Amino acid sequence: MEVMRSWQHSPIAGIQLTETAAPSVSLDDIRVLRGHFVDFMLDYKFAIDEITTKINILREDFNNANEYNPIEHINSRLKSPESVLEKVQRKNYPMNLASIRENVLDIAGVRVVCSFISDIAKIREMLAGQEDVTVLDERDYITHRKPNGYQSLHLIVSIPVFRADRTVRVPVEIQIRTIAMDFWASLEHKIYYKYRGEVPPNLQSELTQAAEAATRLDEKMEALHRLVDHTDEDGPRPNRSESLDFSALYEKLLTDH
Ligand code: 0O2
Repeated sequence: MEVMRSWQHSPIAGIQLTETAAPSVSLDDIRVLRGHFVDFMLDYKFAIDEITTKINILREDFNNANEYNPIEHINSRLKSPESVLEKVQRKNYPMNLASIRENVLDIAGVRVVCSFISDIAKIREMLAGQEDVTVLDERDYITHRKPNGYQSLHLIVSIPVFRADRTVRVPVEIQIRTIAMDFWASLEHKIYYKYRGEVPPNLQSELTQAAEAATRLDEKMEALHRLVDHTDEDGPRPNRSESLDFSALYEKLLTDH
């Protein structure tokens, strides 16, 4: 009954739930309730699809224009209903769909992992600059690293999702970080869950040191990357120019014709 009580302020007509008396909910009511929740969650699933498509387009386009791919990989996750309800309770938000829509902004989550620190700003600009993307909130845990060592750029954006009968603006949390930051975060996440949030101080201190090592690695890789980029600017790469000189081929074609 816990879940049903949670929905006592449900906007769905005809359902009256009380804290004390046994709720007068029929099986049909539950089916309707479930249907509304599934439909609500679909908005977020589609929003993930939209953002993932946008990022894949950026990846291919950027790769084509710059012969370089700033995105290593993309993950996404839809928060589970249990986790959504847990957050609503923990944060004391009103328990109805409108309140969840307004307050729980990380139901749809997309993580973009890139090679270099400088890629993070590039990806942020390319995404945030799109006409239909609105940045609602931004947390820069790279400039302001969390005390435990966590680093990532978090954007909460809203995007339109075009459903069969309506258009809804849906929030999506986008986390952008480097491979090293991601490696650290996934291990820390595992450790955090293993110790149920009570990470022993010595392990916490090791993790903080590992975060510093990850930062140094990122800085070193960034410096190497810039060095290679600079070397490229000094002259063409022989193999590429030999095999892909389309303008010369085109000129030859015109002349031969
Ligand atoms: P999951 O499994 O990724 O969904 P809140 O959501 O209220 O707890 P807040 O302040 O709204 O937190 O958001 P915050 O701290 O900006 O970012 C929340 C998400 O960022 C987390 O989601 C994690 O994915 C990630 N994150 C934040 N801090 C840490 C950290 O110290 N270590 C790791 N590994 N990840 C972190 P969830 O919902 O907690 O988890």
